[in-house]
Amino acid sequence: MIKRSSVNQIISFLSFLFFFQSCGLKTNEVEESNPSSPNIIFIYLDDLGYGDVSAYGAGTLQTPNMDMLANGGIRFTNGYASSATCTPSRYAILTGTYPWRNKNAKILPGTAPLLIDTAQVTLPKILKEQGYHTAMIGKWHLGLGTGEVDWNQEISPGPNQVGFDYSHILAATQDRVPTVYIENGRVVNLDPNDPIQVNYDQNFEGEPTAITNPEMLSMKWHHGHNNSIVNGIPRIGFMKGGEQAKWSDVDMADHFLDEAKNYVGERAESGQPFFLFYALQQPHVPRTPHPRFEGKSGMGPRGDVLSEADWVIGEFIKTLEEKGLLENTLIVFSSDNGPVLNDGYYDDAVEKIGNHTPAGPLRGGKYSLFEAGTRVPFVTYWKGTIKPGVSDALVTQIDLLSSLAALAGSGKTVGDSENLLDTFLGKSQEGRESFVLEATTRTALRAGDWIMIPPYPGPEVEKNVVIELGNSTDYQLYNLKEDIGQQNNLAQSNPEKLQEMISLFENIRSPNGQQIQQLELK
Ligand code: NG6
Ligand code: CA
Repeated sequence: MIKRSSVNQIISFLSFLFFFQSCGLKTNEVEESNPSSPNIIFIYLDDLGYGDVSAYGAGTLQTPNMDMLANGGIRFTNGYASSATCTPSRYAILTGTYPWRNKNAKILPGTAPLLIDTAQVTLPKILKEQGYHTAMIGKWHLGLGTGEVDWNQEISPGPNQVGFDYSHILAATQDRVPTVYIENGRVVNLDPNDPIQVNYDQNFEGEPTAITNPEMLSMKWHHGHNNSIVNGIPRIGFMKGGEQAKWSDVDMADHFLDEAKNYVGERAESGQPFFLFYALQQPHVPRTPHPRFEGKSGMGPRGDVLSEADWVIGEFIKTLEEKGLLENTLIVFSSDNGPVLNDGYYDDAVEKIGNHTPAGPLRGGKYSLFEAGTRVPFVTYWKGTIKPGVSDALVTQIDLLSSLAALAGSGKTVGDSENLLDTFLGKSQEGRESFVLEATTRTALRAGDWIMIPPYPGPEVEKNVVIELGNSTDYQLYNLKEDIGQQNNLAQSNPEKLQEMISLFENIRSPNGQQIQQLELK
């Protein structure tokens, strides 16, 4: 029974609304700016393995702040990066498109042009349309400019031309030149009298390299990484000039943390919803923990930078809490690809690993078609909204575009990206049915509990990084539910399943199969 007084209240409220509408107030303003849209933050690590997060239960390294997200949110056990290397995974997360559809989506040099077409649909563009402010802080590695970049002028196109209102990035990787920060297309702290030049083919006359001046090195290279020396660390690529603008490696984590904290602080005051892609550089090489973290993990620099990254995440969450943002912010925590120990420098990663298992129970690692290449820690956290739990649903980073578009009130989707919003919010246990994962241009099919890896030539183990790549002269078929470590190849004993997987794989990969639906933004 509704009381008469309540009915009266409702009537007077409705007439109040009607009065405002007839006064010409735009009631749809509420919809346009979507004030109820939560903020969205990606905390994205570089080369963090499935077993590197202690909440994933495998290793001996402790990551209490990552665990706080994993245990306080949904911990996905079947969450995938799109690729076993960085650039393709980042391309997929921003465009909602399989990276193998773009032949240029490979590990890029620091001089590569922008990989994303400026006309392409991207997640930040969609969110901007829904009233979000958007920012990219940290590692970019998706190319800049259109060819020859003049690092001393405005560098464009870049993040700001594919949907980000604000960007403060490192161009490629910590081990690649140019070793400078770039804010909204401008090198930070650049002295015009000391211009920057970058070349990936040849050195600049008279500039020291790891080959000509090994005495200048504070970190030794193992493979690759023998070009220009910056802060005693040999890099990939040659660079000249820009002394004042060069970053300090040991301060990089603090630098990006300050940027991220400032950004969310400013946005908290504005009240406008925001999307922040916070891409940490750890534990990618060169591993350069701040002295505060040196020796902290007992596992050498790789463990130390992981402890540093964990601390950074804790500090960042504290800021969100202090600014009153935590209950109105969806955090997605993940990694761009799986783990590697020796990725080109002598840094004790192999020697000091002890009982820690960066890949957890998975086979392979970075660069691999085996599970550890692409199956990564994957967590959604939203204090007070997402009920903590574990989900075994098959979810991929490609799906974030359509899912988060839906969360922000947009109906936009891109063909490869499935709307799994309910799954990401813990309201459903259903994931996607199948997924074509990628590792250095090779692809494999995950469907249901199964994975099929087609035959590929090439070495079974990459000798420098000592990782099994997944290459074989025969088809490989594994039931991941029963055999997460991919030890029993069932291709011979289950020819029906193998055939079913090959047909589905060919259908998705063929030019006419599951054509990507290209959307033009208005
Ligand atoms: C490889 C580098 C490796 C790392 C990787 C990119 C050599 C020998 N190896 O080419 O050190 O930089 O590229 O990693 O140069 S990623 O995580 O950004 O994909
Ligand atoms: Ca990476």
